[in-house]
Amino acid sequence: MQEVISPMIETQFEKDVRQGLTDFPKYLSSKYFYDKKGDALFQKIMHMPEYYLTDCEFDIFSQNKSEIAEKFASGGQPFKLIELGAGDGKKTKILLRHFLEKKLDFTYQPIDISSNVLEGLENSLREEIPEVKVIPKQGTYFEALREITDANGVRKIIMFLGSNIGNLLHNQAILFLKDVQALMNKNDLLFIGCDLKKNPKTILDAYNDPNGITEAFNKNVLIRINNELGGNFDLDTFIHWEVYDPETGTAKSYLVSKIDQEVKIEALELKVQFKAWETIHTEISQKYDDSTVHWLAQQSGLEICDQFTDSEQLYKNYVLRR
Ligand code: AVJ
Repeated sequence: MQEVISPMIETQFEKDVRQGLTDFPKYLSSKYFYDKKGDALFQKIMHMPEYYLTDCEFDIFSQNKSEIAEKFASGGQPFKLIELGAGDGKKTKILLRHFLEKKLDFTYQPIDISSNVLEGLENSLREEIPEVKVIPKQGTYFEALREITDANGVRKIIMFLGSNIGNLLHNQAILFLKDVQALMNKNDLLFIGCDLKKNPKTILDAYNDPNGITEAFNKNVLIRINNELGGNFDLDTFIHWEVYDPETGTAKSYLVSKIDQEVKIEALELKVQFKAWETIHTEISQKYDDSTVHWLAQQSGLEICDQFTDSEQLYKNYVLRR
């Protein structure tokens, strides 16, 4: 009789799903929302009227592009604009167009984990603003950033937009900022987007749209487990639930099981039990105020040297240096 030896090497996704669904309380990482379908759902979210974050950052860029250009190129020096998690680059294109008008000497280096997303961005840039020198890099932030760092002395402007930092708990954000700080020279800048504390109702509405787009986005992680790991989640037995704590500024997304049930995940040889109303925590979207951003910066060896906000102060872009 021949023995079947199944490979013992688990992918990161398999490891993380096993970890999160065998822990109590259960959790899954929001980074697994983003496959082709998840990317498309997030595009839809950015176009929803309730999801004010994208519009705010778009407005901030439109209103302040010349001041931003002066900060980035101060004294007319050449620079590399490095964008972590570039996505469709819709907001960045405002800056790119303006930098070209001002005849600034720069290259644009978008970094994204999804080669799919990067290709789309590269193509759209070639069509819309072919004059921009684009050097896309596929990979995780730090793999890609480390490569870029080697280059000799040209100023780096590292952008991390969309309040993507809000997916990190404060201590994770500090580790992240410290990693970025370690790769920055004295003359480099970090430009981050932070969603601000505001009326809690506005925040809840942004993560709870009536058309179920955010719900579908949240549930996409279960679809991925079904498709990629042979899971049998019945999506209709889970509800999307959003909470926001105005004291801490933390918005949290959950998937809540409506019934007692068992879910099988073949690739993990795992059976997961759910009690009725048991939760899977799937995402945090942290909201900030000035003192919290000051504290995060200071903990990471950075300081705030400029900031830009929208007319309603819903959102801020901060410029940080070492
Ligand atoms: C892309 C992480 C900034 O947290 O606001 C949108 C993702 N989640 N709706 C956010 C998201 C639900 C978004 N970030």
